[in-house]
Amino acid sequence: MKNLILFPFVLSILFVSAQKPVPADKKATRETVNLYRNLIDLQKEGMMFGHQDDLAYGIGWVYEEGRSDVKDVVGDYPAVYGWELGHLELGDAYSLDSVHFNKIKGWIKTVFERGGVNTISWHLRNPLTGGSSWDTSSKAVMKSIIPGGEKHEFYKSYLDKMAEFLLDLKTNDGTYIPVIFRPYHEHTGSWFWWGKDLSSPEDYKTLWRFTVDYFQNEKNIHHVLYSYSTDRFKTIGEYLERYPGDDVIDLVGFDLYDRGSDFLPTLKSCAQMVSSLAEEKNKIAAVTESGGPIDKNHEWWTQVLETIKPFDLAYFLVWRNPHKPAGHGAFAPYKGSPDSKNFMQFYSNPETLFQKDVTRKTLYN
Ligand code: BMA
Repeated sequence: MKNLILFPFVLSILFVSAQKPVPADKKATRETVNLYRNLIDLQKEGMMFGHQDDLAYGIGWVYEEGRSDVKDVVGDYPAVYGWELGHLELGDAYSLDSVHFNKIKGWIKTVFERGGVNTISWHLRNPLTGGSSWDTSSKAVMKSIIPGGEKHEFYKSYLDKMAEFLLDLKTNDGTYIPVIFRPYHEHTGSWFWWGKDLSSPEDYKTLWRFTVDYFQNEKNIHHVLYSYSTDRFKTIGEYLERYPGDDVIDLVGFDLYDRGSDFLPTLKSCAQMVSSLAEEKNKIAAVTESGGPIDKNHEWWTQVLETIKPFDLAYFLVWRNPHKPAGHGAFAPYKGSPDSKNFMQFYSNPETLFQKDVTRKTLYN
């Protein structure tokens, strides 16, 4: 009798736990599983703000302990922190953006300890030509690095360096720090050697699947969520053309910079498509890279927020504030920047989440 009474209760527990989303990696660590689930829940409530290299440098400063351009403006850190590991594959001490890898490791730990989210991009060198990520001179590169290719072993040496870095992301008690890894991004464009016109969809997928398999099964890395991140796209068919598979990918995102009047409508339609795809697949959705002419358009932040507010996105990350004024300018506000007032409005909106908000949410528990 007692068992009969308990039966529906046990069944409902089984049902609820079966419903809980799990990362693509079936061996993901507890903290990684928690981060995944919490981000899926969180994206229904609000959107985290992210900034590339936030703790490393900003406008007019480099390596100042505790400093952040975002914090200088709103008194709070971003909730998501992007880190770039290009040139790690060469065995260099610092990245193509001149940031020391040891420093990055330290910041990743700091961010984890205060309950923020770390994401890694990788503008790795062209393994066939030795040129940069932007070296699109040869269409043979993709075939050369996937299994069977002449540069496959050499490509594995790049992965070994990345694996070593990832396996070093540990707290003092040995807990691995989960990170969102976002390689081979913007592949719907053709400005990187892994871009659309330089490889077939099949080879691109093979590269992804090989890479993830190598990390998980050869290197025993299980504290990584994998982000698939295109550039602008018009249809879901185009978005998914090179999608490596639900068993590999945890986050569906896209990169989109404001380069003119079609920005907001494009942002809206891409956000709509990835958020509904994420809902359908039980995955995380995000705008993985963005940036606009905030030196000229001082309403940019609230325009972006109004556009994407209706959609469930876990985060919106803007690119770096280069410490040298040469080249392109800042993508986040900084002390005294003309968009600061508008960014303050963006910050104060209950929809946006910064460090203090996510610290309270204990994303890893
Ligand atoms: C690009 C630019 C480059 C940088 C690269 C990798 O968008 O910001 O200056 O080297 O990203 O971070």
